[in-house]
Amino acid sequence: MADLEHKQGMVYMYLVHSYIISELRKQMPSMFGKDSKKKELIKNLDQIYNGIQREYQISPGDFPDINRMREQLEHHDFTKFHSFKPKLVENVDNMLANDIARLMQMIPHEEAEMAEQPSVQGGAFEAYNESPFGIGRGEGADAGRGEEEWIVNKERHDYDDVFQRLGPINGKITGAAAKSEMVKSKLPNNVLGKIWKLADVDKDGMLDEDEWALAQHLISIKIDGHDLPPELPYHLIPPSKR
Ligand SMILES: [Ca+2]
Repeated sequence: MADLEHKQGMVYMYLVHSYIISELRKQMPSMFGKDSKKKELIKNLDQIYNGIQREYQISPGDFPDINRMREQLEHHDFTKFHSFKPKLVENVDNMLANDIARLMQMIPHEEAEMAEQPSVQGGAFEAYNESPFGIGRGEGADAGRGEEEWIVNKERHDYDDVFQRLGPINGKITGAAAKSEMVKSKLPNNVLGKIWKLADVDKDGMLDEDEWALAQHLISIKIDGHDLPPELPYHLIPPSKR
């Protein structure tokens, strides 16, 4: 359910952003005085927030941080913003209110994509896979299943050194710090994105030492030519988080 709430939150955030962006676009002159108008709009962003709050009855807490928004807006050409698509927003409103199932489909859903991967089930294959010699047994993400020791611990000495080098604060490194190191694997971004999602077990947007070691373990699984698991299997979850 937390996952669903997260998705709802994202759609809602998108909606609020759309209101703001389209209001800024609406107020831009088509020809002259664009720069000064942009400055004025950024300065008066609080009034624009207020107007949208009133018009769409959105609570102030649902708006993006105003100072951050101002900083970000500096870098944009408001005349290039897309104008409002009322129909889309109406749909989103309806979905927020009524149709949770459709809402789930609105945001690209990695888990669903991975679930669609073909798998062989039933009959002889099932029995075969249940034996310790089945296809893929003990390899890749499956390595370490059923073992007492967390498999990641076996190779983590180097990982810990790198972790310290990345400058952890309160025992955690930021996404940016992790990324700077993870890209050295030369794995494509979407793969590293999946690894990040799997490794940030507690979903706090940071990696602690165990999560970092896990990320490195997953990278080595992928580099060795094995598939990443759609979800982290129990034996790969850091013992401290089981
Ligand atoms: Ca984390």
